[in-house]
Amino acid sequence: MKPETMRMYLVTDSSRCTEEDFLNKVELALMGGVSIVQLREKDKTTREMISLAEKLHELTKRHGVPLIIDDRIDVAMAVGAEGVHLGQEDMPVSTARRLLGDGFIIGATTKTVEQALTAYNSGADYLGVGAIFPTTTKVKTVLTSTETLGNICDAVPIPVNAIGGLNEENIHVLKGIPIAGVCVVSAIMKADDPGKAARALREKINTVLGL
Ligand code: TZP
Ligand code: MG
Repeated sequence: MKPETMRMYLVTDSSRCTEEDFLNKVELALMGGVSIVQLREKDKTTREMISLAEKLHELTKRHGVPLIIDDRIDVAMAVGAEGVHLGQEDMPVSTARRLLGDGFIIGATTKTVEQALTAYNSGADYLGVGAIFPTTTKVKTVLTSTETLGNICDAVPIPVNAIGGLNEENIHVLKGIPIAGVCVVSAIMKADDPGKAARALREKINTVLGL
């Protein structure tokens, strides 16, 4: 995976909108420069999730960006997504790697250097680290300091992204930390104009990364 792929990572939230609105929002975000998309659904049945993932995959393929499925390697396999994202309570990365082979992207959430090294040694392709700021997105998480984020970046040779409460106004705190990019939900999914929000965020990310 090219490091640029991680630059602006959209994690989706389809709650509070129709499927049509949801797909529309993601398409606008893709046009605004989103470089990778994760389907994150906590309240859908397996069948609903597969159906939505198939539609989302059509979109991401058209824009040439990878689709990652949160938690569910069965759904990722079913729809031929490009990868999965696994938290500390999900299937271990080593097990997922054994089941999926080398052709799939596997991402892992890590909050300590030890977890990061374990995920990397188990075959993770990238890491998500956070929450950097408190988040209003439905998630069970604790805060991770920017110091820990930097230590994780230094500890592993794979791309590391920051996540949690990040937006155009506050990502300046990440300046100088060798992250590959930023993951957001609300900054794009809750924006009135997801395309405009994505474009503005992408510019700010480039500035913060010194690009
Ligand atoms: N993992 C840590 S924070 C988070 C996840 C999935 C949610 C981030 O959402 P937002 O809206 O960008 O704060
Ligand atoms: Mg998970």
